Formats: sequence, C-alpha cells, structure tokens
Amino acid sequence: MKSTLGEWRWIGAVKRLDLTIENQRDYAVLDGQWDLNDFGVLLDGLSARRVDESLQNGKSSVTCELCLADGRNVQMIGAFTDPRNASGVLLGDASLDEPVEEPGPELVPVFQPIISLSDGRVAGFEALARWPIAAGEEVSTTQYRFDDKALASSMLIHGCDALSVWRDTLGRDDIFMHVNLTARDLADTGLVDLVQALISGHGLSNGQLRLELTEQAALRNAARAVDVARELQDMGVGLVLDDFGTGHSSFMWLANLPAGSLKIDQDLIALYENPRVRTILEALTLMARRLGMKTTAEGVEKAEMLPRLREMGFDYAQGFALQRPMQLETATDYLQKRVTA
Ligand code: G
Ligand code: MN
Repeated sequence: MKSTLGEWRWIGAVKRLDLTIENQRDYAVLDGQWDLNDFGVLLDGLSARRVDESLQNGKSSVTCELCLADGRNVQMIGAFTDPRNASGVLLGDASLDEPVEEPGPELVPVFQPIISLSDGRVAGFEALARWPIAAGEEVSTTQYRFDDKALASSMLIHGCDALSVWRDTLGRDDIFMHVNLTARDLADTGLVDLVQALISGHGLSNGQLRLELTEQAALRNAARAVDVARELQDMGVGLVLDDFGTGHSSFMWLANLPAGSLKIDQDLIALYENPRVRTILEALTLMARRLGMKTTAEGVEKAEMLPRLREMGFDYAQGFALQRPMQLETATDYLQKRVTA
C-alpha cells in the first residue's frame, strides 16, 4: 500500500523544488530544497524528464511517477496554484520491508452523466475508473493490488481536469463532478490539502467538486469523517451520500454529516414499481427536500423509469438508460451536443 510520505512545493520564480518528508526515514534522502538538475540525479532518466516537463510547462495539474535509482516509486501529485507555483503530496511505499509492487496498468478515467429530471439537461458527471483492455479481456480491478489512496488522488485530478476542460472549451462552469472516496481516503491527512490544491489550481467554483461517500467508508472512524467532511464543505466541496438506502445507511449519519445530496442505491431504484418501494422512495425524496438536499436515482436502466422517478420527486438520474460512462473526449462532445433529454 502506498501512503503519504510528505509534501512538495515548486517555486517557479527561483526554479526550486522543496520536498518535506514526514516520519519516513526510508525516504529521508528526498527531503530538502532541490535544484531540478540535482534532484534528477536521484531518479532514472525518464522520471527526471517527466518532473522537469510537468513543472516547467505549468499545466494545471501535476501527476508524476518518480522512479528512484533504487527501484522504488514515488508519486508526486498536486496542482499549480498560480502559473509559477505548484504544490501537492508525495505518495510512496510505506516501508522498505514491503515488496515493491508491480505497477498495474494505468487506469482510464471515464465520466457518466447525471441528468436533471426537471429539464433533461446534463447537471454533472461521476468520475469512474476503468482499466484498459488487455489482450481482448477487460482487466479486473481485483487482479491488481491497486491502492485506494493513489486511485482517489488520481480520480480527483482527472475529475478536476475535466471540469477545467469544459469551462475552458465550452464555457461551462455550471457542471459538477462527483468523485468517490473510501474510508482510507477520508482518513488520509493529505486529502484536504490535495483537494484545496486542485480547487485553487483549477479555479473551480463552489460546489463544482462533490465527493461521494458511502456510510461504510466513514464508519471506521465516524467522528473523523464528520470533521473532514466539515473541513471540505468549508472549502466549497459538496458531499454526496452514495448507495443510500442499503447496507448500513442510518439516520444518525444523515443527521451528522453536512451532505448536500443523496444517491439512492440502484437495488432500491430497480424495484421502483413495487408499491412499498415506491412509498419509501417518495418518503426519501420528501425527507431530502426538507433537509435541503438533492436526490439522485442511480442505476437507471430503462428510459420509461425517468418520468416515474421525476414524479417520485427525484432531482437527478444516472444510469445506462441515459448514458454509459465515457472517456473525456466523448463526454466533452456529449456535453456540447446534448441540450435536453
Ligand atoms: O454506487 P456508485 O455511484 O459508486 O455506482 C457507480 C457504478 O455503477 C459504476 O461502476 C457504474 O459503471 C455503475 N452503473 C452506472 N449506471 C448503471 C446502470 O444503469 N446499471 C448498472 N447495473 N450499473 C450502473
Ligand atoms: Mn459512486
């Protein structure tokens, strides 16, 4: 598993990379203030070039895999806070005693639209991870010990990148992006810093970035989850309770978390014709509205469900009946062309 090793800061005016390593003796060699050429000596040639390009080009986000001369990998993740300065976190293998992981295939971010049921417009997207097709077969995520923290960081970066592409190329700054977080991500002290760096680096508006949490994700440390959630909310990040209505979703959770919306689990949505389920769904949307929250029906597989869900009081719908997850280019095209349902 990767863990946060520390932080990095790039000061473009003096072309200096400051690395702060926290409590990780194994990585002490990285700690300090570096001239890029000197720093490059610690890395293999390709990594040195990647760092150089990422920092000198000033692209809004920075995601760099650094391969140290001893074979260990460190990820440098973050964003530019203005055209010359960037900062972020360093992730690496927790200890030298752990075997070095084989790198998995690189994930492909895909985006599934969330449609407003009142007018059929695209309100936002959920960022999802797909692994590339290898030798004609989809690579299952379970085949790889892919690590939660790196996944969430990567999806946060891709999600925020997409929002800035849509703003810059389509003039759309009214679109939101949902990114999924796990319990590990919530507990990671680097999360808030990374989110802050991405929001300011991309100049995102309040409420554009929304984090999806399942109750299971927060149960392990509910008090900390609520603290982190409040901190994120103060930064203008929306919170979404995912898979609501199944598993352990409880009303304490709803009472304590400052969430702006509820995603109702697809198993419950699939039973929308059952009279008891219908009553439950109507009560859920009413309760959400009274709490000032929006509701999304997820896993909508049939078009005929859309008017029914709207009658039941849902604000948004997401599912294969509307659109499958798409890569950035296709999603951009879709967003540009689709005006209403
Ligand atoms: O619960 P969560 O929001 O994380 O669900 C997202 C997952 O649901 C993704 O893996 C996505 O591909 C999948 N998904 C999206 N739409 C549909 C749908 O209409 N039917 C089913 N079965 N799965 C869907
Ligand atoms: Mn989700």
